[in-house]
Amino acid sequence: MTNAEIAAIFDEMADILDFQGANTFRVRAYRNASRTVKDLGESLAQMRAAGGKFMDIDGIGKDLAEKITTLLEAGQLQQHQELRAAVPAKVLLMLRIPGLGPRKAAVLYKELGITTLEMLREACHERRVRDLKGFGAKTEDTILKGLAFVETEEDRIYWSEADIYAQELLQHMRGCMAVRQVEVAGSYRRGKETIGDLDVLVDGNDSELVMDHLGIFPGVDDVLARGETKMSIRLASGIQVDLRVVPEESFGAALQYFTGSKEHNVILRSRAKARGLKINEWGVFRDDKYLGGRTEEEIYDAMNLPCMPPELREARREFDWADMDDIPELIELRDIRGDLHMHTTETDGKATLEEMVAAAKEKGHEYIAITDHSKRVTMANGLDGPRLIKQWEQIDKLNQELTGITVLKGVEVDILEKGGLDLEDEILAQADWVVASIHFGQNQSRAQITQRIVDALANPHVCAIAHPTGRLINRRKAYEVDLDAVYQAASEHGKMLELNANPARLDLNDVACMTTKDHDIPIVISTDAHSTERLNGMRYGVLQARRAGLTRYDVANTRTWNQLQRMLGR
Ligand code: DGT
Ligand code: CA
Ligand code: CA
Ligand code: ZN
Repeated sequence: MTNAEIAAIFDEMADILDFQGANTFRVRAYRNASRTVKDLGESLAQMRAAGGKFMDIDGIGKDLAEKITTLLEAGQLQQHQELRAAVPAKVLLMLRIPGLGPRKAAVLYKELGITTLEMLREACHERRVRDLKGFGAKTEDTILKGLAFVETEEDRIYWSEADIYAQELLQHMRGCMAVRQVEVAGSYRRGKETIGDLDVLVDGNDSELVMDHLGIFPGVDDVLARGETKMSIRLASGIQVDLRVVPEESFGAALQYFTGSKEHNVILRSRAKARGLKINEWGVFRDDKYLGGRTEEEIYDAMNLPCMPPELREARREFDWADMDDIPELIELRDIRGDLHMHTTETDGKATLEEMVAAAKEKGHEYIAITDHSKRVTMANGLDGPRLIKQWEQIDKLNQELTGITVLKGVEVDILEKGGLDLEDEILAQADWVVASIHFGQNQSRAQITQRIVDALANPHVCAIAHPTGRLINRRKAYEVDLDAVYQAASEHGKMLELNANPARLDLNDVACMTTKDHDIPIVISTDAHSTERLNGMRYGVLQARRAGLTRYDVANTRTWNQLQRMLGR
């Protein structure tokens, strides 16, 4: 059983318990368990095989450790089976309807026997829902709209896409007289790789004016709900936007609260309680006396904590770091000096060598590596030895004319299905920079794929592994790979691992990057640009690196090319 499978089981248990109206502590325990497992850098199955003790892991107690052991041994958990047997699976889909919590969903199930979304829609149309206790005509309407949303719901959108809407919304809202401050909070502000919805927060004194203004945002498709200070809309693109209008003295508190994550806030609130304080979206209070909340700093200050960067607020290590007064100084885009993975028209890129170089220079890069595909990638017209040498001669020539930027002779060499690299060592030896990657044989066994990567890392000419897990967010799962073995090989051979900045890849992800840092393995953030435009994608990689707590010292391409070569032992 993989970590993801175990996490999914805990999540489902939380859902069912919530639906059954169980004690919130029990529900939360399973939610936390799921998250702990999901965010773990290492495979539980392997830890167990290696004789590791789960209770040594942060956030895993005796009870949870036992459950994980049972799942690994038996492939199932009795409590899970029992919960499942108690509730039809399709009923749980109701929990995904916005505005319909688990308690209301449970009433619909018990009172009207509703077990599917279709039955729910029918019941609403037949006006049978409004007569239930705690429901009304308005709830029926909300459910119908929510149903449309759930049924057309696509995957969570990429941060890069959410960013476009967030910027448009910010600009639009700033055009409203009644808006003093506006921010987009939630997972967007935390820089999460995918975004469920956008949470817009406004400091304003006339909430009606502010809500009216959101209503005339050009992208609005439908108003899902509107209250006195809250409003939810759906954009034509399907994205939901939640707006909240708060008074000035609560803006920081609300920004803190709605930035989340929920798990981070749970810890913060329990710490507040321990100090005899109360924190909510209105401010920080002692015995109902307002102590602050104008800014986020006032909230964290009251707790004697530094104002943590939003990217770190995932209840991972940020509180430990804060307690040790050791919050990392997160890497910034301006720290980046070069880009070490990109393609040209020689393979599947859209811009020529000269165009890529000119665009990179324009961006202020000190160096770039041209890393076109090798011959195995036939559909990209991958390069064989002679064509590659010819490209490198062109690069040599180009470098003689260029000032202010160095173009490195690189290649993205394929790791073959049968193992080994797609180009001979004599060729690779002439390169300045070699990234190796897997494009084929992604369905092989874990052992096989891991061996291919570990062997590639052992090749003296390989500098880094590109997109080490092969995942495509929302589209393709990572191939089976034992990252621990990869880290070990990278450490042993003094190699680097890539954080591919493509918003659909972001590979390695934040959690894995955090683990590479534990292993002192340098990360290279690269755009893998296939056009000049995509050279701008570096910021998505930097954002993910920040979520991993990386500083500029953890990222190799914040160094000069000379320094970077020394890091590779050259
Ligand atoms: P998303 O939209 O799924 O990508 O993720 P978030 O984190 O933006 O979540 P969302 O939109 O449901 O809520 C925004 C933030 O508001 C969330 O990160 C923390 C806060 N929040 C919302 N509901 C609750 C809650 O029930 N309890 C606590 N403690 N915080 C909440
Ligand atoms: Ca959100
Ligand atoms: Ca939201
Ligand atoms: Zn590439």
